[in-house]
Amino acid sequence: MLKKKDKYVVAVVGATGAVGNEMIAVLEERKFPVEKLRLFASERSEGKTLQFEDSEIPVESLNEDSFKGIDIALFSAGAERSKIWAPIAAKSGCVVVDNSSQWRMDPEVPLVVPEVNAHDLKWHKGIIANPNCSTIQMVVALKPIHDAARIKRVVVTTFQAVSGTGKKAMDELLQQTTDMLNFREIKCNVYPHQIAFNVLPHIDKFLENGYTKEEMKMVNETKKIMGDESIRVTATTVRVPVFRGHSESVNIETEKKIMPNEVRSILSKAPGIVVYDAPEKNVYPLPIDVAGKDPVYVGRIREDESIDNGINMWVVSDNLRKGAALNAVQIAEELIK
Ligand code: NAP
Ligand code: 12T
Repeated sequence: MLKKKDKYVVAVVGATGAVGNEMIAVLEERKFPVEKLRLFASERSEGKTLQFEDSEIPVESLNEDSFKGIDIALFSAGAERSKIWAPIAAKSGCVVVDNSSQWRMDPEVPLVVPEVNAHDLKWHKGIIANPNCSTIQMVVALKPIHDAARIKRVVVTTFQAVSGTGKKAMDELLQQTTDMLNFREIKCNVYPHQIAFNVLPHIDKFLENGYTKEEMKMVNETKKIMGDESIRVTATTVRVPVFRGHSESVNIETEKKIMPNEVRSILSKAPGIVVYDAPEKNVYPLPIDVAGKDPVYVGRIREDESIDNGINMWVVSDNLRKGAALNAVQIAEELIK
């Protein structure tokens, strides 16, 4: 467990990646009490340095002794790396906040969004999981409504940015876009189809039941974070040619009747949420506006007139911020409170 200190030795594992980069920026921006920052990536990155505050920090590769003396390690180097290294880190007495999907559904591992279930941090055994990006922004918006009217069922469709897949996918969207505009041949390496000027109903691998892993993460992680196995969730996750910011169309059925105005008022007072909902002025959340920002933005709040107790809303957030790096740093902040 974490001993109280004035400042902590913090590690970022996967420091050269899209999420890792953002973690370093968020630690600096929020003035996390860092005694020393250690940066890790693959052997390919040995020799590189990355800036934190006023210093250039070398990127190291991992070995069995890497985690000695480290208090908190933020992992974002893929599930395979987390599977091997998170238990090693935890064993050397360091608390791991893991961004990969590896430990999320492990019953021994809390899955935490601080606005929703900070209380679950109490029972961690050295590893804490950061939920999937699409799930994080959705549960931030669902929790206050669940508390007010009890959510029975959620139908969600996502519109996800390529940065969720990492740096290579951002390069691919840029490359394909320039190639298209220059009448050059399109190459697909990261996704099975062209992503530029297209929409792919496919995120992560397909499973036996016809859903993708990303869709089932939204179903299973939502129940675990909300601490309510009775909430029924169904999801369709879609990749769109956007660099940063996931958008979601969320349909909710509640036990108690709740009107759009009440939802607007509840969400306006809820932590981590900005209600951005003035359709008469063309005001609703957009991914290009939320990129680089911290909150979860909610708009298009309206009654689902096809059922008795239904609400539709549009939820947008920066997938690299609240969806990944920011949530992980907020978990670390809770741990040292
Ligand atoms: P990325 O841009 O491709 O970065 C991958 C990072 O992992 C790089 O720093 C890479 O280092 C490092 N890495 C790869 N192999 C390694 C090894 N053998 N040992 C140590 N480090 C290694 O990907 P990303 O988008 O940042 O995502 C990284 C992780 O975060 C994934 O696990 C992903 O599931 C998770 N993630 C979670 C969410 C979420 O929903 N909360 C969102 C996005 C990503 P090199 O530069 O040296 O190759
Ligand atoms: N495949 O951490 O491609 O479970 O957008 C997050 C994002 C997996 C994850 C993506 C993914 C995760 C993506």
